[in-house]
Amino acid sequence: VLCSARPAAASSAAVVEQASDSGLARIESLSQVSGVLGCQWGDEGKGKLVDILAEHFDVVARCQGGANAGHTIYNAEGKKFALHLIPSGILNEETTCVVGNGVVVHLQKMFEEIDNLESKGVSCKGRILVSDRAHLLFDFHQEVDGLREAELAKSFIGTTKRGIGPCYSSKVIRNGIRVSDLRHMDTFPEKLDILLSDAASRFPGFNYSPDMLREEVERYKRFAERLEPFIADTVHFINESISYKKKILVEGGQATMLDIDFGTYPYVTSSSPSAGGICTGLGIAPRVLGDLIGVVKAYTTRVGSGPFPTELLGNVGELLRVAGHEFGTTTGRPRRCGWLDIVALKYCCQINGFSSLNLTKLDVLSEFPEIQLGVEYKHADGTPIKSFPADLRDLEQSKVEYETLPGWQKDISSIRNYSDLPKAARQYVERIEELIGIPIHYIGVGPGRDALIYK
Ligand code: 2SA
Ligand code: GDP
Ligand code: MG
Repeated sequence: VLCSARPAAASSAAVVEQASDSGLARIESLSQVSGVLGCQWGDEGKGKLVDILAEHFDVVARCQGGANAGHTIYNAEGKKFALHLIPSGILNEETTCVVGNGVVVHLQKMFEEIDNLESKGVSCKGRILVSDRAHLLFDFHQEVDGLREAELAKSFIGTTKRGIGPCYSSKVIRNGIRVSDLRHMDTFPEKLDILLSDAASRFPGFNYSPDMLREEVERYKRFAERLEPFIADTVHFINESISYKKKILVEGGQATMLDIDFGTYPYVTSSSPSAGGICTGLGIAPRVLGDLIGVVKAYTTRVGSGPFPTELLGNVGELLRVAGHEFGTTTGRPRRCGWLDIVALKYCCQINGFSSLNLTKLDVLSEFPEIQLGVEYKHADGTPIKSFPADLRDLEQSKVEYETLPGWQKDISSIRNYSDLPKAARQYVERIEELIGIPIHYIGVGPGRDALIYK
């Protein structure tokens, strides 16, 4: 893969035809190592942008998270794909997809996803590399996820119950099992026994038996055989690819406001979906990181519990949910909806240092006569809050100040040139740029591959 020259990009992509020359030039000039990261609480539409950009990159890599992620993309014929563990570059057949060391991998789920892609005509053979350093996420991690949520009762996190927190816990407490361990089936049963016994001693609701261990070991022997051709030292692969001048695109899962360090802790996921997670989750040196594109929905959604300062609990929120089809890609849960939160977005941009933004789902706002932007948080006594609060009580007690902008009340989903957008839509885009200080280079006006305006 490394030494072969990359064939010319398929010229058939509708995307290329639709893109203005300057838009295309912009994509082609993206840095050798670039990234696409979520700016809010996830589901901004990262998958769609990665799918579009993949044609211009040799490698698309995931660096964190697991099958909690849900990226919905559409191919050139409009066929829908929901991806969880497999990077969204998979539809572009020249792209090698890497599941990096920072990802937690549920093998059954990954094989199901591969089978599903193959059944839809997407060839995965030889195109997916799974890091030998990635941690294995077992069914018991998922069970423990549910048990932990039940224990938390009313203060449950609202996880996807995909076992993400428990698997990263195993990793950090240092009794986790990695992909490379599948190559040592002599010691695998003992390692798994330690893990399962640990869970059984902590959770009385978890029924562990020697039979369970035996069955799981047999299952993983079969998985190990199937996984073998996918296993790679992806740290070496990516760094060699960089030295061979290949282009690498990193696909973030979840988003900065769900980051284990920077998000609304403890209502966060257990990985680092922000820029730092790229280095730790792939073994890439910070100095080779180039353009990072932040993906931001034109309004805000959140799935699961936790603070959401600009949330709309009434009719307007419901309108956004319906117009934006805001239901979880992984769990089908309805997403909470609200106006765009500039304070949270500024905080996110500070952490990630984005070179540009992709504003998505602008079309969803078309039916609103007025649109609001949350521009400042204030303490209960009216004094402004200077930065995004770490303390959830401060966040919950804060009051959001809004700016009201006119709506455009016109369908914009077939517009492809920025100058053709209604004036009010351009005003909205430009006000966000002004408040954030980062250019919006891409604007989503529909879920399809071609529904993108290059600004
Ligand atoms: P977890 O499962 O431990 O990572 O959950 C912790 C919090 O992180 C949130 N989270 C997400 N938020 C939005 N989208 C995600 N992916 C799916 C999607 C979600 C779905 O694309 O729609 O289908 O429900 C995702 N993954 C994790 C989660 O809601 C918790 O708040
Ligand atoms: P991700 O997790 O960030 O990749 O986002 P998801 O795929 O979970 O959720 C985004 C949803 O919005 C998907 O159903 C996309 O098909 C859809 N989508 C993406 N961009 C746009 C857009 O610009 N307009 C509309 N209407 N839908 C979009
Ligand atoms: Mg998603």
